[in-house]
Amino acid sequence: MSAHRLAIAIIGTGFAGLAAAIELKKHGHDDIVLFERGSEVGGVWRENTYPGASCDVPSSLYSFSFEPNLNWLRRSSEQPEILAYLRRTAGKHDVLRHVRFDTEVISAEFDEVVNRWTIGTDAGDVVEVDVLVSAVGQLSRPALPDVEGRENFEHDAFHSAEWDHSIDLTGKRVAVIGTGASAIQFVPEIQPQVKQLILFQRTAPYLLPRFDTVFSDAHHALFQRLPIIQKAQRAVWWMAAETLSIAFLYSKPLSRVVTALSRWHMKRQLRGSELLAKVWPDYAVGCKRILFSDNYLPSLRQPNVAVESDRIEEITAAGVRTVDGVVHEVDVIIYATGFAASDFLAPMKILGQGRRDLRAQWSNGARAYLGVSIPHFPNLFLMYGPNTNLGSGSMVCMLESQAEYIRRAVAGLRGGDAVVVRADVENRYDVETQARLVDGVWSKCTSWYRAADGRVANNWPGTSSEYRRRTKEFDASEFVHLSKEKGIS
Ligand code: N01
Repeated sequence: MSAHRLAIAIIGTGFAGLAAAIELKKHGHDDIVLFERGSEVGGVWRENTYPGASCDVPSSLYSFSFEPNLNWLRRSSEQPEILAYLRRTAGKHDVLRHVRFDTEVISAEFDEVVNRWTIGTDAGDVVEVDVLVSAVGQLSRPALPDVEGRENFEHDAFHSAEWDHSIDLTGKRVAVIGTGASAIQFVPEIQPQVKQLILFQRTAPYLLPRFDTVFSDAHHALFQRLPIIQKAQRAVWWMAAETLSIAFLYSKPLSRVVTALSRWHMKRQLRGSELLAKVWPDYAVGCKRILFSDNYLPSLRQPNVAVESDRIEEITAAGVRTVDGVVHEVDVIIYATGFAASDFLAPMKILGQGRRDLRAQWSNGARAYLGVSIPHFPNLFLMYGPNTNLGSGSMVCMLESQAEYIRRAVAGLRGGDAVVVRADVENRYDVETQARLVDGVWSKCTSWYRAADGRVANNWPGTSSEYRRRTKEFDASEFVHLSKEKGIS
C-alpha cells in the first residue's frame, strides 16, 4: 500500500477540518472522509447566525494564506461572507465529495492489532481508517449558565449560537446574559428593534476600535490590479496581532499602552454618560479576550437599554432575579454565555492503546504535544487542540501550522503503521507550557481560557510565530513508530 493510500478520517468541516483536508489532498492523499454533523461546511461560521455575527479579525488575515479573497466586502467580514468563503474554498479544493454530512462521530477506538481506528457514527456507520484527525474546535458546544431556575422561565429563551430566528424581538423586553465577543456584536443590532434591553454584565470587557471599513469598487479594482496590497495588509494585521500578544504575554509597559488606548476609546464613546464606571473592566488587560467594536458602547447609551451588573441569582417564570431581590421581567432571554471550551472532543468516546479512555486520561485537564498529539493515542491528531488558542490574532494561521505538521507526521506512514508521541516528550512539553502559563495574564481572572480548576487548558503561551516555528518540523525521535509487521521500532 503506498503512503498516499492511507485512509484518513477528519471530524469537522470548519476552518480546521478544511485546512487539514486541503493540506493532505495537496500532498497526494485522496482516501479521506470528513464527518460533518451539520448539513454543510463552515463550523462555527455556519452555526453562529446571530444578528451582526462577524469576525473582528480583518479578513485578509482571517483567511487561508493559500486562498486569498480579493473581493471581501469589508475589512472585517460578516458571517454570511465568511461562510460563503468556506463553501467556495471547499468546492474549489475538491473537498465536498469527501464529506459525509449530517453524520456525527460518537466514538473511535484504536485497534492495536492492525493499528487502525474504528469510528462509530450516530447513523450507525462503522468506518475503519489509518489516521484520525479531530477538527471539532473549541467553541462548537454552546454553554448555558449554571443558574438556578432556568427551566422555569415561561417565555422564549435561546443561546446566541443557536439563534432562534423565528422569534420576532420587535417591541419585546429582552434580557441578554453575557458581555463577550458574541453579545457585543448582536446587542447593537437588536437594540433599535426591542422595547427594552437589559444587559446582564458579570465582567466587563476591554474594548478597542474595530478599524472596520467597507471596501469600495475602487478598493477592489486596486486589489485586483495589485494583489500584493492584500498580502501587505495581511502582514500588517499579523504584526499588530503579534504585538498585542507580546503585550499580554511579556510586556507590562506595552500592556499599559493597550489599557490606555482602550480607556481612550471607551471614554470617548461614553462621553457625557455615567456608564464608564460600570463598564470599565477591573482585571488585567488581555486576561479575557479584548474586543473590537465601535457600536457596542453607543448602543448601551440608548434610553431603552439598561446595564445590570448585580449578580443573577435565579431565573424565574417571569424573568431574571438579581441578588438585590429585583425580578427583571422580560419576554425573551438570550444567553450569550459562551461555549463548553474545556471539554475537548466531548462528547465523543475515544479509546486508545489498551482501551484507554481519553476522558479518563484527561481527568486533570486536556493536554497534547503541541496541541496535536496525545500519548497512547497513535495516529490521532488534533486540530485546534489544547493550548493552541490565541489571545490575539488569527486562529487560521495556527490551523495551517497544525495541518502541515499532521501532513508531515503521516508522510512516512504506510497502512498498518502508526506513530504515537512519547509520554516523556509530551510530559516535558506540558510542564513547560503550564509553567509559562501559571503566572501569566490568563491566570489573573476567570474566562473560557481556563478550566474550572484554574488550569489554562485552551491558550497557547506564546506568539503565533513561535508556534509556527515549533511545528515546522516533525521530529520522528519524539514519537514511537508502530508497525503491524515489525511491532514497535
Ligand atoms: O462567549 P464568552 P462568547 N451569569 O465566553 C457571561 C469567539 N468569538 O460567545 O466574563 C452571568 O466570551 C460571561 O461572564 P464572565 C471568541 O474567541 C469570536 O461571547 O465569565 N454572566 C461572559 O461575559 C470568543 O472569546 C468572534 O464573568 C455569565 C459571557 O457570558 C469566544 O468566541 C465573535 C454567566 C460569555 O462570554 C466566545 O465568545 C464571537 C452567568 N452565570 C465569538 N455565565 C470574532 O469576532 C457566563 N456569563 C472572531
